[in-house]
Amino acid sequence: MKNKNSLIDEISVFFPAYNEEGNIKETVLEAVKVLNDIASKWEILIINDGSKDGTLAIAKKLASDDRRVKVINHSKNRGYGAALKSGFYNAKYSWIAFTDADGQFDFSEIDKFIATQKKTNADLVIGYYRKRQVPFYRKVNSFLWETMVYLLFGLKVRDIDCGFKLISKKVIEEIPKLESERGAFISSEFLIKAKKNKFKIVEIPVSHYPRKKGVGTGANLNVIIKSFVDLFRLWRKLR
Ligand SMILES: Nc1nc2c(ncn2[C@@H]2O[C@H](COP(=O)(O)OP(=O)(O)O)[C@@H](O)[C@H]2O)c(=O)[nH]1
Ligand SMILES: [Mg+2]
Repeated sequence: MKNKNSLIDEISVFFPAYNEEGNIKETVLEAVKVLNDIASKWEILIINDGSKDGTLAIAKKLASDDRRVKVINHSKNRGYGAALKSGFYNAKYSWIAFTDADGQFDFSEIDKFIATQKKTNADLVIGYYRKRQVPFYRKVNSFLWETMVYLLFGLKVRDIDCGFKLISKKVIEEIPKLESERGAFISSEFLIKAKKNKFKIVEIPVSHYPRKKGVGTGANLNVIIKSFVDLFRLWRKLR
């Protein structure tokens, strides 16, 4: 059993998944193990975003084996933003955590998120990479992207797009509806709106591992372009 600072009454956890047949089972089963240890009530939502591989079939099997595991299925691929929104707006418990389905994060580190939340009374505990396992050009991309978000919106956190966060459901209920669909801007949009609504954000370091199976889409040109479209849309709106 964990120490009591990392225990939580109830939590919804979701995993955005696009073509993760090689990773999803391990990711979910590891999370089940951790959640059984730390949470009295929990659910896991697998957000299958129109995967073209066996992700949906595996997700359905996991859900039929444990009724606390559920599948939300997008029949067509809509993008990371749409997947996060499906997670946020369908989570039922008062705390919501999400991370990638691809095994690049270690879900057992959720205990640090919970302990940090208790210590600081944060509304959002967000990860930053202790050491990000990606090629150098992606770090340059992120740097330029984050500089732009800072200049246009005044948002400064260590790793906007780090895909491991714990948030209070209150934040989702109180901020204006999230709009980003296809690209990566959802993470910025979410934090910009949370900050604007005066929610407390605390950052903690997380581990990051190289992808073992499947391919990442985070650096696809299409994703980058769509991210900029969403960014300018919000900027025009807030201006
Ligand atoms: N729902 C959804 N999830 C996606 C999409 N692209 C990537 N993901 C998921 O988002 C997470 C991060 O994506 P990944 O491609 O690994 O990005 P990277 O780690 O930045 O290279 C993984 O869990 C993916 O399965 C997408 O189009 N839709
Ligand atoms: Mg990844």
